[in-house]
Amino acid sequence: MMELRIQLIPTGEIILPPGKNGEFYCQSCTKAVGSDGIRVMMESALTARDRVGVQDFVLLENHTSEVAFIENLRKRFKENLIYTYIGSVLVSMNPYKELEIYSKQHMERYRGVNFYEVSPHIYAVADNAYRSMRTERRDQCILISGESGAGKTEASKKVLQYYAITCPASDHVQTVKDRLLQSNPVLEAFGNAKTLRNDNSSRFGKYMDIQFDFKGAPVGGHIINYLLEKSRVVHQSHGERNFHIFYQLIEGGEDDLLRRLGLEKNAQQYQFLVKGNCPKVSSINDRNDWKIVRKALSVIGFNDDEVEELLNIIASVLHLGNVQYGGEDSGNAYIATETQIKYLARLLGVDGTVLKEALTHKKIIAKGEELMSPLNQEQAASARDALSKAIYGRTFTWLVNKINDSLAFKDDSFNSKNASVIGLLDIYGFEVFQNNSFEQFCINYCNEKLQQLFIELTLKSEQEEYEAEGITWEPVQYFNNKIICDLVEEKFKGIISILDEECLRPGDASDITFLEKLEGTVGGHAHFLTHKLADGKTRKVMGREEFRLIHYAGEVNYNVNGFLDKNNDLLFRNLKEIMCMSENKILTQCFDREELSDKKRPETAATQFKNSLAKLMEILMSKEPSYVRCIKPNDAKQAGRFDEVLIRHQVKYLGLMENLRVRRAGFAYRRRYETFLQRYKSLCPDTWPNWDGRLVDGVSTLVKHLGYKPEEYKLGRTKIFIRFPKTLFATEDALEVRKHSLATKLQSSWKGYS
Ligand code: AD9
Ligand code: MG
Repeated sequence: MMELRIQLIPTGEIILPPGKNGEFYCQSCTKAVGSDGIRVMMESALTARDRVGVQDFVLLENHTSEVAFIENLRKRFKENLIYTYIGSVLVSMNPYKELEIYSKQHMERYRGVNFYEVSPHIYAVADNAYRSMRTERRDQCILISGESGAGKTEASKKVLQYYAITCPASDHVQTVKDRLLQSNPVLEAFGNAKTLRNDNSSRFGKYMDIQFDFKGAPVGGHIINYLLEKSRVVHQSHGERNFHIFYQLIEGGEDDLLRRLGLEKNAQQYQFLVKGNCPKVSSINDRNDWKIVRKALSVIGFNDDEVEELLNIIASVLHLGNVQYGGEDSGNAYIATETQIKYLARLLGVDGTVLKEALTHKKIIAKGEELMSPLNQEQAASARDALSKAIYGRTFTWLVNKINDSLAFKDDSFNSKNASVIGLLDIYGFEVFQNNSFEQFCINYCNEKLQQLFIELTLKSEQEEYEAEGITWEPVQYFNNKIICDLVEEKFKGIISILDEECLRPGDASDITFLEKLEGTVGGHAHFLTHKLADGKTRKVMGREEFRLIHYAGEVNYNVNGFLDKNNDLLFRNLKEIMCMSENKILTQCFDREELSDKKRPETAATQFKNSLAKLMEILMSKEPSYVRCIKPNDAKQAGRFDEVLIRHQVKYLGLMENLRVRRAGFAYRRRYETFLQRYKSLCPDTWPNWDGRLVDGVSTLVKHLGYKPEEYKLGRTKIFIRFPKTLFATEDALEVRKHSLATKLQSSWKGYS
């Protein structure tokens, strides 16, 4: 006798109609169910909810309870259900393992389907943005946030893959799709690195526009990059690495290539690669990644000469790191290692003698005359490091521009200004290390700005929706982090202004005078602390060279050491000159001669960053946003580990509870009339199978038939608003019962057929 096996399908999951072989499909697990003698049984709605939680937090009975919120996350995480909604915001948990939920079949399931008809997924967000762009002709953006290692970059790649697979294609479009996809490995190779928080941490911010034509096909793209963490080129903290590309080249580069570049197949030989004492990472295969990057460069359209020049630059940076200085009796520095100069002269296409002089002298122009002033060992080493950072940083920007050229739509008949756009923002997440410097300051400031935008847009849009639908609404109190943004960026009084002031001040300005000025100016601010207490005593837990910011996401101590240098980001004139004379075509584009004649002092790094963020905010404000809030389940990068303390902290600072409260204020749920009717019309004989009249009347008939009481719902202009989750639950349960009987009927008819 055949064994009877039973498969439970959680409620809320949809069983798709039988396939060719009579098998049924479960919506969330793509697996065929009901075949091979497995009998499908719908789990009762209640038991399923107990086991897998609710797929939208607004449906939590006790929506103000953080405990209930975390418990729901835990249940779902345990079942590998990493996605959950708060209304239209997607909360995503990093599973730290490959889940089989990203196949083509999965993509198909989300295509053109309404948000709430299917289980929560990043594809649903991608599809929803795409459909809004197409139907409402409004530019969209998908904002992905969360701390370092929470899964932002992975999420943004999933969105891109979704469009590449599901959007209409033609020959030309296929090329664009390939280029869009292949831009990722290249940018990650040059812009990502292993940190203590994440083995593939983005060390630059990235905003990417995907442009679509009137048919909805992706026809082009454009990337804006934000502040690359250049200091990593010359220094890495313990347990961290330099940018991936260096290791990829050394591990994967063919023997001939390495010989030409004068490189050895051993990362330990290079000073710029040994600082973190971490040449190998178990989750990274540099040799394989090298092949992927080489192929990606060809797909994007780099020719052999360009690749050669690019690699010459990468190798030069490694050689520069190995330039060692000795000290003469006079204290002046001299170069103790000649071989590097030989390679550098060839790879950079510059004169070796001039380079040698430029690496040990500073050019001063006094009374119209040029003087070469010798540097001491320390100064020379820092000039060498500044050159290495400048070369790498500018080459990275060149690379982004080059990718943009390749992504630009080139058909004259199509004006890219008419394109519809979906923007994808994947920026470095909030981070706290043992020692935090200028880079963390900028990264965390950027996260403050994004949080601010989130607050403004979610609350604003919520309010607007109630207004547009003609429904009265009680505003909710929430923590507004504008006060922290102001502390950092306010004109004259903000931290960046004070830093710039010290950078411009001639004389004795130093990192410490900067700290003192901060104390004097923002010392009393509620979100700023130093070791000094108001009564003149000292706060023991803080170093004398530190200031603390109380960020929305937590407290961070910043060590001011290096703030002035990093903000000034200066490169001696003679080093700039020699780079302008380089025969390497990439470098000649990176170092423009006009820069030499420009008398105006360039903007500081922090001010440039501030301005670029302000522009980014404008771009994002002009589009309709979708939000993905990523959560990191543990610090050990391990699958299956749910660290409650860490997660609770993120839930708190991401403002998810407030988000939920706002969403629940008044009405827990809202649906467009057509969506609501489509989903539940089978529950009322008057609306099934089709309703011919006005949508609002159909919904009204349906809910009256279902026994909704007047205080339980409101009908707006285009949507129904439902006040309590239990009302919707009851309707969902009724639907489950109906589907169950339908599934059983289908199953028995299939059995009879076979
Ligand atoms: V950072 O701010 O750039 O340091 P991200 O971008 O938030 O950070 P990332 O997307 O790089 O984090 O994810 C970190 C790692 O988590 C990845 O390398 C994967 O190993 C893992 N991860 C993240 N999301 C997923 C996923 N959906 N499925 C499987 C994942 N693994
Ligand atoms: Mg990232």
